[in-house]
Amino acid sequence: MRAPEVAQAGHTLRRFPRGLLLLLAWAAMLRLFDYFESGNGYKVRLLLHRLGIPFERIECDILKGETRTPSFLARNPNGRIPLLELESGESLAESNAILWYLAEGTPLLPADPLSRARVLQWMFFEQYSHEPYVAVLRFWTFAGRLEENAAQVPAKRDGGEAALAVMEGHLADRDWFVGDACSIADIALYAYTHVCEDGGFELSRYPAVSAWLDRVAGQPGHVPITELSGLAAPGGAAS
Ligand SMILES: N[C@@H](CCC(=O)N[C@@H](CS)C(=O)NCC(=O)O)C(=O)O
Repeated sequence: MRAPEVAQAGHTLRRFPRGLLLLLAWAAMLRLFDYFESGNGYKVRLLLHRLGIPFERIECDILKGETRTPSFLARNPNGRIPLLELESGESLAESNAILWYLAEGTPLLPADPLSRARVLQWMFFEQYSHEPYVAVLRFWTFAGRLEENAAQVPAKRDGGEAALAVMEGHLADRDWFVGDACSIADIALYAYTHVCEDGGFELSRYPAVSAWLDRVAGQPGHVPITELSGLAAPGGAAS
């Protein structure tokens, strides 16, 4: 905007009460339906912070069935967080679809078709070969459900070790999952890998994965999984 236009816009805005302007700003904000322990939710929180996008976070206690209420199911018939409510009021579910939507046009999602397909390759790997093992063992551990699922634990453990071994092999001679920069493939895989020891996995067995975790955590705007603030200041720092 040129200077006279800025002055004119400021003049027009001053005619509205501050409360109304704040209400309009709030209504246009992204809303993330989330659960504090969820790595799938953390992926989205982390990306929003890294991109410096403010959002409102709405906690849904999955242990109390809060994602299975009629009003939640109307937003996501699959009854799961994370769920992003867009400025338009439309809802978007599935953590990796949300990452893709938010990262479009940013350096975290490459532009060329093969690199984009490789980002998808690792995001599908995360959902099919990693999360169902690494995340589920962590969830059973913190929710006290290991005993009732004892028969499935060895297969979950084997699946998780296999996924970590694939990651270790891929990272043996490269810094990032795709190309030479951090992408949403790294963010998707970081979420549950960095807390895999909560589910009984040993990161010391995977030195290349451990070094990559440090690289991801060293990126500008990074926030830990315990950061629940939805208000990100430009540049990614939580405010
Ligand atoms: N594939 C989904 C998985 C989402 C998911 O499993 N969400 C869990 C928390 S991590 C949930 O909401 N569970 C509640 C329920 O199943 O009732 C994604 O990546 O978003």
